[in-house]
Amino acid sequence: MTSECNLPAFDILNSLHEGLYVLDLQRRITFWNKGAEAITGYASSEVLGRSCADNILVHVDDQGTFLCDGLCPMAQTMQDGQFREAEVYLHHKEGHRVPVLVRAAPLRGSQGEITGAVEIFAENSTRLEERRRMEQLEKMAMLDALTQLPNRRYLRQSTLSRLAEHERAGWDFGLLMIDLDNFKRVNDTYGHNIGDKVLRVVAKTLSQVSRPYDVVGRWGGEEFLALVPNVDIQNLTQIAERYRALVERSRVTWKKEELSITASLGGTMAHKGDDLESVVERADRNMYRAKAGGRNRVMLG
Ligand code: GH3
Ligand code: MG
Ligand code: MG
Repeated sequence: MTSECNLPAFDILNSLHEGLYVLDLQRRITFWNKGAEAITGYASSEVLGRSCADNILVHVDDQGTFLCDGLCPMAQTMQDGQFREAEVYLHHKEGHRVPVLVRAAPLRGSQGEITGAVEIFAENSTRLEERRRMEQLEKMAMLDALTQLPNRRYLRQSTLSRLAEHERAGWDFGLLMIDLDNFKRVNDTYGHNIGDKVLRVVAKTLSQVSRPYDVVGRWGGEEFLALVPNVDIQNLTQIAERYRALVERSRVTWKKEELSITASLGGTMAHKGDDLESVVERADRNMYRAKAGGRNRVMLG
């Protein structure tokens, strides 16, 4: 194979992060480095000797046009001996498309005649960054910036999913509305920044003491909502009590003072025929009953 494609030092080529492969004039793959294996998922043993157009890489451009029938940068380079660079999407063994920057160069024999071509390809980092940015945006759209908890939008979606499961499979779940007591006074006395700090501390307490499948998020302002699957009303009461007690025991330091806060919790189980509004409203009503009963307490129903 070494003589066939005139490339010495294969181990050096194998140490590249970039993918690199070599085609002969029949567009058969004669060399496939480790980088190409990593980027495409195809091992060298799977592709050597096969045509590059043979349902392996099947490059497409950003319009989805197949490039293997003549528009292929490698085929063009073998025809005219020119270097080429292109942004294409190659086919990963698992089926998805990978954005790559490809560079094709001709290979020549001792008389200067073209004997094949070599292509180097690297994951297209601007595309990758774009994708990561999109993922980040998606995450931000579901996260509350202040507390890093799931936001109202996420909570609404999760509640809808739980309701659908409840309707379809009868899986029980409970919902807790958690409202901080006299929070306006915290802001008025210590300032908005300390108010924010209290919100972050409460958020951390709630998320750390919740069970793995429970979702606690920020419903808005100084209100949090917990979705608690696989419980009955007794479990839900215990969980609400635990939240209440641990919020009460959380502390924020301000100058030399230790500030504490309490919360009133209203809870309910999902009923048959509930929709998002009805189940949240019931939890809310119970939360107001807890306020009316003197705050720092749990009311379920
Ligand atoms: P109650 O016990 O009846 O719930 O009294 P409360 O003072 O907690 O209720 P109220 O609804 O009157 O006040 C809520 C306060 O929460 C008012 C608002 O300024 C404050 N708040 C809402 N969002 C934020 C926030 O992101 N940061 C801070 N620091 N304060 C917030
Ligand atoms: Mg409130
Ligand atoms: Mg409040």
